[in-house]
Amino acid sequence: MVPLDTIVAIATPPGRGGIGVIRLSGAMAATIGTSVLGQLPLPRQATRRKFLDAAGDTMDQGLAIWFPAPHSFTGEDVLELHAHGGPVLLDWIVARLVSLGARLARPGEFSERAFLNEKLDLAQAEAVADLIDAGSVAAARAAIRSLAGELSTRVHALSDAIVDLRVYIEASIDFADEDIELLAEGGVALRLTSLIHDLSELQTRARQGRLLQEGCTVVLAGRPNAGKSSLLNALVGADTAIVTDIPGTTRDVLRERIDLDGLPVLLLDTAGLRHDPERIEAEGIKRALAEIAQADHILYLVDVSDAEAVAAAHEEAAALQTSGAITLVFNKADRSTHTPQGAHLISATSGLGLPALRAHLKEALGFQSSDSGVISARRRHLDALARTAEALDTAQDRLLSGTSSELVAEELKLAHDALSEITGRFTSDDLLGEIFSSFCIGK
Ligand SMILES: Nc1nc2c(ncn2[C@@H]2O[C@H](COP(=O)(O)OP(=O)(O)O)[C@@H](O)[C@H]2O)c(=O)[nH]1
Ligand SMILES: [Mg+2]
Repeated sequence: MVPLDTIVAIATPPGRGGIGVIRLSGAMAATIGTSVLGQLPLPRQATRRKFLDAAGDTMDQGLAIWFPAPHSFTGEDVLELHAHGGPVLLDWIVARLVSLGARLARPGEFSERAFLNEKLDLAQAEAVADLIDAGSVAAARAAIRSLAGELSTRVHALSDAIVDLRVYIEASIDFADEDIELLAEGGVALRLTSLIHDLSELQTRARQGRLLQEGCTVVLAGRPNAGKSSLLNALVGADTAIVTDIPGTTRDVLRERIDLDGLPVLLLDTAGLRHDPERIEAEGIKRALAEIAQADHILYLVDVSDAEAVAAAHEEAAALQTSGAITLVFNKADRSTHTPQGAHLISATSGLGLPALRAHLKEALGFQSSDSGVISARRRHLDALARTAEALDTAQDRLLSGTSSELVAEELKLAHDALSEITGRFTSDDLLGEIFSSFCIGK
């Protein structure tokens, strides 16, 4: 392999802090480190050192840790400098390392090298980024499981089983006459069924992981004064949105993050929907409709003490243009003795019915809060798992309809290729570039 440039980056976030960590990785790390430190520390031992400028004067003093290849995060020679966390100081030290031959790292470049040197597979590298971006403790737990290799191990196990089956079937192709018996003998149908079952279990866990990682968007919609802003405040647990009895108070879209038992939800409060708005309000309604169209779920609020609104509720909710699911919620229950059939009845101001509404929302979003081994996953992984499942299903159909073994084997190959994309065995350079460039600098 062509030796890569030696890269450097500040690994801690921008701004002032107690310490700031600078990471240097590549073939020149040893010579650069020797120039800055006078002498490299012993491998993997945090050692107090002066960081020296070109004239030999001290820029800072801190810890230096030397990780000779291949026992480092990237698999290359890595030097970590723990300096004081001032932006000017850190930039100064980085400039010194660059003057000695390093270049500034691109986002995700350390992880990319770890991947190229087989320190991590692609799913694990993504889990590092997902751990850093985790929006809840449950999401962090799921990411650390994937980082530890739980997703990869399962993907490998499935891959191996698919390959075994494919080899067996391909071998049987050479004995064309005995085709059918061989397939029956090897328990091919049974093995395929169990593969499909294991895959669907992995899909379920990965779907939960993606929900945790990416969260969901829930829009509060309804007529003016239905209590949307009050419900937002009740769910957030703070007076974020302005609540008044003047219809049309909320005009722009308000966004708040809430944690629904571990599921990160972005809650959107919108302008009330009505037919004869003034101009600013009309703009607000336009924005509301745009958010409704994209939401994962819509809570359509209705003032239950307003008989006319209750009568029109089902029709109004059904008319919304959205790909998300819609739940009708009747608010201001404290003001009415009338209970519409089968509806969610709440009072945003008294809190009545809110626990049930939260539970309903969680279920409707497909989230099971029991933390039973959820692993973090991305849309990319789910797509690959879905394509694998499709190919396995087709293989099963062909097997059952007695189609030739070649066609069954062909589908198994497709299934295997799709799975391999997850861990990065078959991944294009473009996709790799896209994945790593979304990471932070210094990771
Ligand atoms: N009695 C009662 N009043 C409520 C309830 N929820 C909201 N309101 C009142 O209804 C009015 C409109 O509420 P707001 O949240 O601004 O409605 P929005 O226009 O849909 O955002 C305010 O005066 C609120 O205090 C409720 O559950 N019970
Ligand atoms: Mg409002």
